[in-house]
Amino acid sequence: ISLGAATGPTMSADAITAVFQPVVDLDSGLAVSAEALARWELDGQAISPLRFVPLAEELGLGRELAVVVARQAMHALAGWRTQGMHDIGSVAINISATDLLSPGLADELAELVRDCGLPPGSLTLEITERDVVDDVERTRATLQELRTRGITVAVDDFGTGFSSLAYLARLPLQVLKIDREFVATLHADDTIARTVVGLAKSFGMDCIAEGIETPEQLGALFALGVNAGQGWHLGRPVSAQGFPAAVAAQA
Ligand code: G
Ligand code: G
Ligand code: MN
Ligand code: NA
Repeated sequence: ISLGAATGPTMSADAITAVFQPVVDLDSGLAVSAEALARWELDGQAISPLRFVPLAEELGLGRELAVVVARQAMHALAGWRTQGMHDIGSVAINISATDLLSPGLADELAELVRDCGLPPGSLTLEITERDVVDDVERTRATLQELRTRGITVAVDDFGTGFSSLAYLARLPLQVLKIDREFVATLHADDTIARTVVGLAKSFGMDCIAEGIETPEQLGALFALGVNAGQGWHLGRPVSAQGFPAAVAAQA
């Protein structure tokens, strides 16, 4: 299995396709960014990223996967810009906390953004809160390096892990994403969503809610002060080519 120049059998880089889910600003109702999600088809059959992402990571191909997705994401963003879609300011990709620390990553990604003719701020990295940060000082230095190069870092699935307040205070993170589990249970209990919004505000971070499936959830999250949201109610993940039309249809 190889993601690169493909000597091995199956997971070649061009078999990985990113799809894009819009992220909507809750004040304006406009799509302002997107999350790229990797898709892999094997013999016409979609393999879930829940299966192939951990596999790629175990094989030491996590960074390569991230770069492949980032490249597609930046090409997509540049293409949308060319088509006059100027509201979309950035695209987020997912990466493990381990691969985030891979030496030279910040430079490679910054160069990729530049090569696509895009300004700093065009790329966001999402790391899941469940990924343990075991070397805070090294993580802090890496996040600082990314930030200097205009790459934003978001904490994904927030509320499902065990970040200490000390981490949030010490790490230069820009976005907290409320895990969709807490959006799904919002009607019964909004304590976690409310708390995550409060934490984000206290640390000067933006807050994005995931997995918004109903207008009621959207309204409740807006009332809590969430900045932006994504979910089936606001738009499903679609191909790069299909994204502009999907966003226009939703607006
Ligand atoms: O749509 P969904 O089934 O795409 O994604 C399932 C899970 O896989 C989510 O947790 C998502 O963050 C993760 N995922 C999707 N694409 C990627 C990717 O390119 N890299 C990593 N690390 N995780 C991804
Ligand atoms: O872990 P991460 O946040 O990256 O996961 C994104 C996952 O959530 C992807 O599998 C994506 O397809 C899925 N997703 C996006 N919007 C919704 C939604 O409204 N409801 C549900 N159940 N899943 C969603
Ligand atoms: Mn994510
Ligand atoms: Na999530």
